[in-house]
Order: sequence, then C-alpha cells, then structure tokens
Amino acid sequence: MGVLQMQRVKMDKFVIKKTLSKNKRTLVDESPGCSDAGGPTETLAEKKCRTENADSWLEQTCTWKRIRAENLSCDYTSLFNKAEANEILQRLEKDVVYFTGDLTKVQVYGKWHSIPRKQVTYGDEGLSYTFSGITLSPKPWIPVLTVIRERVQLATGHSYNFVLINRYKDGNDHIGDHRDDEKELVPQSPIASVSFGACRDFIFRHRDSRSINSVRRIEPVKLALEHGSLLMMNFPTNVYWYHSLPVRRKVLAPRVNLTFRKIKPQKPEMT
Ligand SMILES: O=C(O)CCC(=O)C(=O)O
Repeated sequence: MGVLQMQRVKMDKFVIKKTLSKNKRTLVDESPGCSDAGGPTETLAEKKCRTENADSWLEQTCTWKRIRAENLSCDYTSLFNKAEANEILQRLEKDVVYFTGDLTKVQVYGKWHSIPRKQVTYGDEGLSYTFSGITLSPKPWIPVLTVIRERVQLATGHSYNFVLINRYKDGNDHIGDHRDDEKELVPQSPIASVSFGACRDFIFRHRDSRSINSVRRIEPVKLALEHGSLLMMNFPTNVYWYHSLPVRRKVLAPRVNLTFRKIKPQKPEMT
C-alpha cells in the first residue's frame, strides 16, 4: 500500500460522507459577504446565471466528509479542481508578500524563535490578531485571496474578514501544536482552512491526551490535507483539540495554507 493510500485509510476512520444541505445554500444567498457578488450593475439575467452556476457547482463538486471525535467537529471537501488549484497556487506564489523582520518571530515560554515557515495576514482594514507574543495587522485583500474567500463563502455560507497565510517551503517547514482560540475571534465561529501544493499530514491531539503522563488516552485524529481542499474546523474543536502540521522530510514541494477567520471588529483606542 502506497503512502497516500495509507494516509487515506487513516483519515477514513473518522469520516462520514454527507452532501451540502439546502440550508447552507440559503445562507450563502443571504450572507452579507455575498450580497454584492455581482456588483450594483448586475442584470437579473446575469444574477440568474451566477446563481445557477453556483448551484450547479455546489451540487456537482461540493461533497463533504464529516470528521467526528469527542468534541471534534470538522468537515472536509475538495474546494478547487486540480487545474484551478494549480492556477491559484501559481498566483499565490507570485502575489502574496510574506512578513519579514520581527514579524517572523514568535515567543514560546518567554523566548523568541524564528518561525519554521513564512507567514502573513490579509484582511479588512482596522483588524488585528495577536498570538504567540506578536500582533499581526492585515494587508489589504488582493484578487487571488478574494477568489478563494468567495469560493469558501459559497461552499459554507460563512463570511470571513481575515486570513492567515502560512507557506511551507518543503517538509522541513512545519507548525507546532496549538489551538486557534484567540480572543479576537468571533466566539464559536468556524475556521476555514484551504490548502494548495504538497499534500501534508495534519494532526489533532485532544488537550487531555497530549503527553505520556496523561490520564486519558484519546486517539489523535490524522488527516491528509490535499491540493485545493477545504477543512472546516467547527466549534468546539479548537476548545478541546490542539492541531499541528508536523515535519515530513520526504516532502520536497512547497505548500501554502490559508486559514480564513472571523475577527471581531475592534473598538477604537481610548485616548
Ligand atoms: O498549515 C496548516 O494546515 C495549519 C495552519 C494552522 O495551524 C493555523 O493557521 O493555525
């Protein structure tokens, strides 16, 4: 059995297949992020065509796998076909400008370390996001990110105002165990994780079962995130489960991951 097949077998242990509910599509039509999708000059015929295209795309392409464990709720689908994903990856590689200098370091147990990957944030004006001792302000949206964000919104019915992008040049680049539970996030909002490039293992570990001394033994949930895929991390996953993208030395190709988040609008500073 090849490595990819083995990854799929591991993942299928947690998977229940489902198709998108009508509900989600209704939400898409009503969500503020999509209401002006066609622009103010869109004719009724254009709107009908756009809606029908969206409906047919949802019906034909968007098949979800449900991934469930104790207090873990994730949904996984192919969001872009291979040709689309290739094109988007090329665009991302050309247009995304990653942070440099101090913004490439994080604080762990009081010590500063260079992160083993590249990172940047894009999003609506005025938002900011703090984690591991650094505050990240987003750069303004660029067209390729808008395309991905709109597809995510279409598939899920959720709108997003912020994205964190991580670029892993090869399998040596990685991200350690953490939870996306920052106070700036809209409470209980799902995080949408879109991946392009090399397929990488992604591992969830329950907070009560992370060390050998843990009292409980809860099996980790291991996924393989494919080129063009979308993983929805729904509440309360990030309360109970840590996730990581471990080193995989055999992976030679780059990977770009985008986690779309809903950030609370920030109050202006008191003077
Ligand atoms: O690259 C990935 O799939 C993981 C990224 C991640 O953990 C995060 O953005 O919090």
